[in-house]
Formats: sequence, structure tokens, C-alpha cells
Amino acid sequence: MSEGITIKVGDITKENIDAVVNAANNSLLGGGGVDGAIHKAAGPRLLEDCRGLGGCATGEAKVTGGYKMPARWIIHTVGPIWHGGHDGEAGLLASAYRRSLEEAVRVGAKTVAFPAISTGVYGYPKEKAAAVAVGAVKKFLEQNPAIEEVRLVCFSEESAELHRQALAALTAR
Ligand code: AR6
Repeated sequence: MSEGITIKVGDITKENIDAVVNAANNSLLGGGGVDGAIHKAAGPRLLEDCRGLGGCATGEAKVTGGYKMPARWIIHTVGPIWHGGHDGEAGLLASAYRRSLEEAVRVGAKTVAFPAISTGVYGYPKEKAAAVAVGAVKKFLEQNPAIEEVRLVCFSEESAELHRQALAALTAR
């Protein structure tokens, strides 16, 4: 396992961690999947806070409090919708991870949990997304000692295994 990166199966809303990343949409006004679960767990004040953020561009990230969740911060990012892979998807997905971690450093979070961004409603192929995710996180951690742990919280064992394999492939190089 690469230093600073942990991979587990779980419900990200339950994680004891400084910051949880939300796989949101451009409106930042809630949705299904992990976004819906985070809004439900955090409570209605999260939506009030999000209304003031003015949305979020794809590949960007914005921070709110965690409200009723164990996490102190929620970092809302927007991954790309999969259009076949020739529309800059990989760069935008890597940017979503990198910009989320930059925001974590800015607010002082030292431990950050990510869901598998874009691999649900947005249709990004899971294996390809796992490779981008671990690549972007590993690169960031190598350059930013302020982040102590990045926890990739997968919703299924299959997804966790894809991330473990992607990380192993990266560290074997
Ligand atoms: N904990 C961890 N992972 C989860 C959880 C959870 N509680 N719930 C779902 N996942 P998705 P996207 C996994 O669809 O593809 C929303 O409507 C899920 O299995 O939540 O980036 C937003 O508002 C999948 O692997 O996000 C946007 O409109 C991963 O989280 C849109 O969906 C991401 O799936 C964003 O789509």
C-alpha cells in the first residue's frame, strides 16, 4: 500500500475523518447517489450553505461545514460526465481530486475521504476512474506533506479491489 493512501469499503457519511469529499453536480444543490446521502446525513443547513456558493465548475471544488456528519468539512467537487473518454474526462477527473486536496490543505484538513467520483450516475468506467483517482492522489501526496491520510471509501468490494489493483500497478512502476 502506498504511503498515506488507504482503501476501504464503507458508507462515506459515517467516516471519522477531517473532511469528506462529495461527488456533486454543477448546481451544488443536491442530487442522488453519494450527494443525496451526504445531504441527508449533514442535515438541511448544508443546502442553505450550498445555495450561497454559486455552483461549481467541473473539476473544481468548494468547501462547506460538515454539520451533522462526523467530518468537520465537506469538500464539494464535480467530476466529469463520461462521454466516451475523448472529451477531457481523465484530466477533469484528476482535477477534481487535486482541487479537492488543495482545498483540504487550505482549510487545514489533514485527513480526507473520497468516494469514487463520477463512477455512479456520471458513468465513468470504474477501472479507468480508479487508475485516475489513485494516480492523482499519489502525485498530490508526494508534493504535499500537509495531508496525512487520503481514504478512498468505496461502496462495494469490487470497487475497492479495482482501487487496490490500480494502486499496486502504480507503485510497481
Ligand atoms: N458512500 C460511499 N460511496 C457511495 C455512497 C456512500 N454513501 N453512495 C454512493 N456511493 P454517484 P457521480 C458511490 O452517482 O457518478 C448525484 O446525483 C457510488 O457507488 O454518487 O459523480 C450528483 O448530484 C459510486 O461508486 O456520483 C450528481 O448529479 C460513487 O459513489 C451525480 O450524482 C459515485 O456515484 C454525480 O455522479
